[in-house]
Amino acid sequence: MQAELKAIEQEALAKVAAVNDVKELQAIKVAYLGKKGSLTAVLRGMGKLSPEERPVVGEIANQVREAITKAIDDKNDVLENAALEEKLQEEAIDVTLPGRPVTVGGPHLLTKVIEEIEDLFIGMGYEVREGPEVETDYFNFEALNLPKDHPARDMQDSFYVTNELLLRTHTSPVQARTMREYKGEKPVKMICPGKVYRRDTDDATHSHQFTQIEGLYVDKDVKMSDLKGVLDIFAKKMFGEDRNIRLRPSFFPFTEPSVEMDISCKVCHGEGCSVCKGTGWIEILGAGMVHPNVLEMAGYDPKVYSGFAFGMGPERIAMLKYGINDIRQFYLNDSRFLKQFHQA
Ligand code: FA5
Repeated sequence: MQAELKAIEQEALAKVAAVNDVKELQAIKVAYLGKKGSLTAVLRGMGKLSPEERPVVGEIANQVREAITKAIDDKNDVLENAALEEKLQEEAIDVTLPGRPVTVGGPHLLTKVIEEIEDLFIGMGYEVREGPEVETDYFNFEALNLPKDHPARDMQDSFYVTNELLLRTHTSPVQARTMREYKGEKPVKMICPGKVYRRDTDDATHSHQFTQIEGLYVDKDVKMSDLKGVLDIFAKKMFGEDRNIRLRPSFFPFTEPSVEMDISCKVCHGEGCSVCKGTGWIEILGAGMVHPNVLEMAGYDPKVYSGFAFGMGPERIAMLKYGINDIRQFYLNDSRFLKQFHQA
């Protein structure tokens, strides 16, 4: 029996030495040390031994079991380390390789221009307000002195949601909303940037959805010369000190007198060229002195208060400032176009 045990040990150790796979090693363990393993089978026969032989054979059997167990454990460590080493080699990262470039976005040019205009007016003491894009007929038209039969209320020009609700066609309703909130008791000095909607056919200078910035200043003794002064500062800061403005008579139902403001052409400085269609001037906004009816409807006494208002189109301003020849570029979201202005 002792010889049999030694033979099992020799055989098991040889197999463990030859194996190169963890699973096969596990199979060897089961084959020798498992319940039905060959060493276990031999030990079962120990009952037949004489009482003198039993402790001697028992000790040898324990030594054989320990030797096989140790050999298997050592080999298992060797195989596991080798597998780990191989995995580390395979998954090795070359930290010296240059990284993949990350595309960094930036604010849309229109956002930048609107923020620039906001900063400029905040610097002159204006507060920035907001108003709803889905507006009531009352605030979009009636409160601005546009009676029900006014041609500008034609369904062709506006997107109506219901008979009394529409997508605002300009930011001017925020004038009426703000004055009403101030209850005719204190001066108003605000601008309101926001989206507006019109049933215009899209072309190089028109969009059915565009942005406007409204401006309103109401106080005692506000004059047309104040309006001109503010617009002159705005034009020079926005386009450069060498630019001039001119106000032309115009008509808006909510201002009296009404004007349109032109800025001297950047290309020819007023001489006349193809950009300004030979006139030397380019129109950028509508403005005027707030109509007494508008003041009155909003709760301001026109005998005490006066004011000016203006409304400009940031797309057109950005086009002039950055030489963009098609308004649709702002809405196509072509990253090649947008990227050009990330540093602007
Ligand atoms: C108005 O909308 C008046 N509410 C402006 C105003 C406010 C006048 C306060 C007096 C007092 P107008 O329709 O002209 O006015 O539009 C103002 C500006 O919006 C234009 O100068 C232009 O820059 C821009 N704009 C008008 N229509 C479009 C369009 N379809 N696409 C892009 N920009 C436009």
